[in-house]
This record gives sequence, structure tokens and C-alpha cells, in this order.
Amino acid sequence: MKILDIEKIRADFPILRQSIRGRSLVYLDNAATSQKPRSVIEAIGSYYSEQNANVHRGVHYLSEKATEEVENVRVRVKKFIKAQDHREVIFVRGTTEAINLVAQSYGRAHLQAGDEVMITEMEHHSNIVPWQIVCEEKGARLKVAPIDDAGDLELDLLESLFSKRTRLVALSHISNVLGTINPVKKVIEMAHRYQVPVLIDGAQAVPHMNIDVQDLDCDFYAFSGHKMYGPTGIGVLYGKRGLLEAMPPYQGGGDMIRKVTFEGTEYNDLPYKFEAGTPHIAGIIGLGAAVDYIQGMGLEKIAAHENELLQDATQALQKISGVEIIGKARDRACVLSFVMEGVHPHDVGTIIDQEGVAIRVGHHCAMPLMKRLGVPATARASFAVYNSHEDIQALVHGLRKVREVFGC
Ligand code: 7TS
Repeated sequence: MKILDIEKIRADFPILRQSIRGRSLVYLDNAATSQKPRSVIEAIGSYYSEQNANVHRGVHYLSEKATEEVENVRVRVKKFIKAQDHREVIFVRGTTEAINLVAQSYGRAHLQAGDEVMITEMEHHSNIVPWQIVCEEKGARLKVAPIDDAGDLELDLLESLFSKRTRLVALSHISNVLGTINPVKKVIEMAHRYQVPVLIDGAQAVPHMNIDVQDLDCDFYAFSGHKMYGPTGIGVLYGKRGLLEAMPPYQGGGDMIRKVTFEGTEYNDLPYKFEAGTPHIAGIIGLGAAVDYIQGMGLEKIAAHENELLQDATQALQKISGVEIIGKARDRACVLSFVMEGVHPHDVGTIIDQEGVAIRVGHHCAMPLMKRLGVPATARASFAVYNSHEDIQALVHGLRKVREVFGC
């Protein structure tokens, strides 16, 4: 029995009907951004054509309606990630902004000279640079937990890095390069034994697996709408209420205040304290439609289908001589990085693009990880629910073409 009706799902995504260079589009760059279903595109369109007004400030009908919609999405997101309280859901621009918010607010408030922030070797630049900035300002330093050659975190070594000065651990739930699904629950339990809070970068996880922030017991969880079939420019920071309430604001402006005088300002309650200025209303509404779309299919089914694709692609690539898969972690999801002997990843990407196959090549915003792996770059195919076994055949066909061109 088929897990999901992929043909029907594909029909929900207008862009997939397109031909690229005379061939039907094979989109395998989903870790960068996913495509959008019609329901998301239409939700954004109808907001602008029927409901456009600013939120939280008007008494008129449209403003009230838009405010209601935005707050309704907050509640849907709360249920989606199983947060305890809708006020723990902060709308931000994306994962990057969510992490910067925590670094600049929590980090600046808690870090002192000599303190430490722990990250891992497999982090995206978005979960490295914000910590470097605040560490530099405060005289604190980064500690980096190592991975083994397969791409698994070395948990014993990670534990050995905790010290009295560790103030926060920040790690990805799923690596955007290796596909490693990190044992985040274990890391969180471990960190909490040392009274250290944990931020999870969930950019690659939210579209592919059920997230239960209460079960994980994470202190912060960050993700982006655009990687989960939603719009760009919108994302979520989840934070435990007690932590968020004690944190200073990240940005100042409208909406985040209760009372302003020239002498001083009283800040608004959660979540508005962290949502200065007019939010990305259309984006929030589109994010709500994306959550509904995912829930309509069910994340267990999405994960099962994507896992089949990953197995299929892994086996197929292993059969192509000269192809080496990068990342052989015990638990992997939806991302397949590889290199081809004698061919630069950029050439791989360019040649298979001619075949209508879109993958990403480069350092994937994880330059320190590339250094650890000893490669300048990789080619990366990443899957979403609408990908099919035919897409993998097209990838394999494209890679055989690369071998022909390079005579290897
Ligand atoms: N964290 C991880 C693990 C990511 O994969 C990405 C984006 C981000 C953070 C940043 O997300 P943003 O939405 O704020 O930009 N990763 C990728 C990628 O792998 N290819 O393009 C973007």
C-alpha cells in the first residue's frame, strides 16, 4: 500500500508543473527551501485581496479580522509543536532571527567574561555566528562538541565539555548537510543535569518529524516557515514562558510596549514583547495554511515516505562508481550529501541542472563542518513530501551524465 498519494500531492504544488530547460522540474533542494502548495499561495493572496489591515491596533472590521487570523495561527502553531501556552510562540523572520533573538536577549543578559556557550561541529552558520557575536561582546567563548566520522555527535565528549561556566547549549535537531537526526532529548536531559538551558535549531526538523517541545523539554526551539511549505520571511521562536518573561526585549518599537514616556518604557506582555513593529501578517497567515497542509497529510506519513526516498536514493547513489555519500549517521533524514571523485560539486550541480534536476552544491552555510569533513564542498539532494522515486531516477540519470561528461 502506498503511504501517500504522491501524484495528488504533487498536483497541489503549481510550480512542479513547470518545465525547466525543456524537462519537467525535479526539485531536490528542499533543505534550502520547499515549494508551496496552492492553499498557502491562496491564503496569502486572499489576505491581501480581502483582509489587508494592520493588526493589534485598529478598531475597524478589517483590522480586527486580521488580528484574529494572526492570533488564530499562533494557537495553531502552539498545537503543532505542542507548546503549553500560545504566548510561548513568537513570530520572527525565520530560524536565523530566532537564534539571534535568543543570543542578543538571553545571551547578553546571562553571559559574562569567561562564560561558555556550547554548540556542535555540524551547525549551520546561523547557529554559530550569533553566538560568536555575543561571546565576543561579553568576553565569553564557544565550545564545540565534536562529531565522529559517520556524522554522529560524540555524546561522551559533548558531556565532558560541560563546566561551571556553561551557560547555554545550542544545537541542530537535524543537520542540513549530513541529515543526522541528533539525539536532542538526550542532550537536553544531560544539559539540564548541569542546569544549562538548550536551544534547538529545528529548521530542518519541523517539516519532517513531529515536534513536541514539552516532551523534548527544550528551552528554546527555532524554525522557519519557508522550509515547511510556508512563505519566506516568517518563522517561529518557541521559548519556555518563564525564560521569555525574564528576558529583555530584542528590538524596540511599536507593539512591544505597554506605555512609553520619554523617561522610560514599560514593555508589553508575551508574546508581543518580542514582536516589535508590524509583523509579517501575510506570512503568518501563510504559515498557518502550511501547518494545516502538513497536518492534513500527517507527519508520520510524510516521514515514512521521505524515509523510503532516502533509502532508495542512498542505494542508488552507492551503485554509481566514484560517488561517496557524506554522512552515515545512525539516524538520518531527508538529506543526502555526496561528492564525486574527480568532479567539483559545482560541476555536478551545473550538469544535472541541464537535466532539469535542482540540487544544492557548496558549503551549505556550514564551513566549519566542511573543514571537519575534509571537503571544500558537497553536492546535496534533499527531499520533501512531493518527491517521487522518479525524481531519484532522474538524479541518478543526471549523475551518470556527469560521469560521461568527465569521462570518469
Ligand atoms: N539552521 C539550519 C539547520 C538550516 O538548515 C538553515 C537553513 C538555517 C538554520 C537558517 O534558516 P533561515 O530560514 O533563517 O535562513 N539552511 C539552508 C540550507 O541548507 N540551504 O539553504 C539554506
